[in-house]
Amino acid sequence: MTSPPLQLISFDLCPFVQRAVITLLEKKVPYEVTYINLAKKPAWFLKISPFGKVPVLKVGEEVLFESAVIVEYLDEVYAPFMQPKDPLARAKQRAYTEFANQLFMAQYQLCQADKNLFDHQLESLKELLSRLEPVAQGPFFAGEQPHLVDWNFAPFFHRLLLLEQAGAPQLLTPYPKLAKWANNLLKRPSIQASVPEGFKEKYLNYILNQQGHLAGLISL
Ligand SMILES: N[C@@H](CCC(=O)N[C@@H](CS)C(=O)NCC(=O)O)C(=O)O
Repeated sequence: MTSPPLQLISFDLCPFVQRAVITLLEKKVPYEVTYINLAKKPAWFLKISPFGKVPVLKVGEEVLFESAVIVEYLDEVYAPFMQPKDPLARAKQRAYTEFANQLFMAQYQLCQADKNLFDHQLESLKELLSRLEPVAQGPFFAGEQPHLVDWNFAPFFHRLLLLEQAGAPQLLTPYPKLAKWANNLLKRPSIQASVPEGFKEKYLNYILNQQGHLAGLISL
């Protein structure tokens, strides 16, 4: 008997969902995706999502939430295993997944910031990047081969590169290892394919619609 396919509940611009998609694509695991409107969450979704957030992964009758947990589950169940064997190295990568969460938040806040808050948010993001540069080994987080933690950072770098190309401050310029890491990630077919068609325009239009200070710095 074949097991029912995995079902991913998604929102098209969500960086947390993108982590799960990258992991599924890298491992070539078939899955079904259901997009929901986060501004009008369906009742069935609110019933199964403990925080009312995406991603949610349905595994048969079970429901998993929290992107970092979902990608670890996928990594444990579907080959190849993408985490270091050494528990200390593995724990360090988990800790840096939490660091990536902070980057997502700082990037989100920069996109929302008005003129008064913009410089402060920009500094917060630069501070995080300056802490990450000495940690990244290059060409990926922990050397020659990507690990699961790379998929957890990829949505941040994906958005950062799109913003830089659209005219936003060039935040990666002082950080050569991060710049190389970001570009290496974006070269991967899985990462290119992990967002819906027209993602670049949708994402930039979303920023423009926020009408924050950043909207005045970028163009499509
Ligand atoms: N810690 C969660 C964060 C997920 C999250 O914030 N998802 C956003 C979309 S990108 C969401 O569903 N927001 C809906 C809400 O907060 O009401 C994870 O890693 O999965």
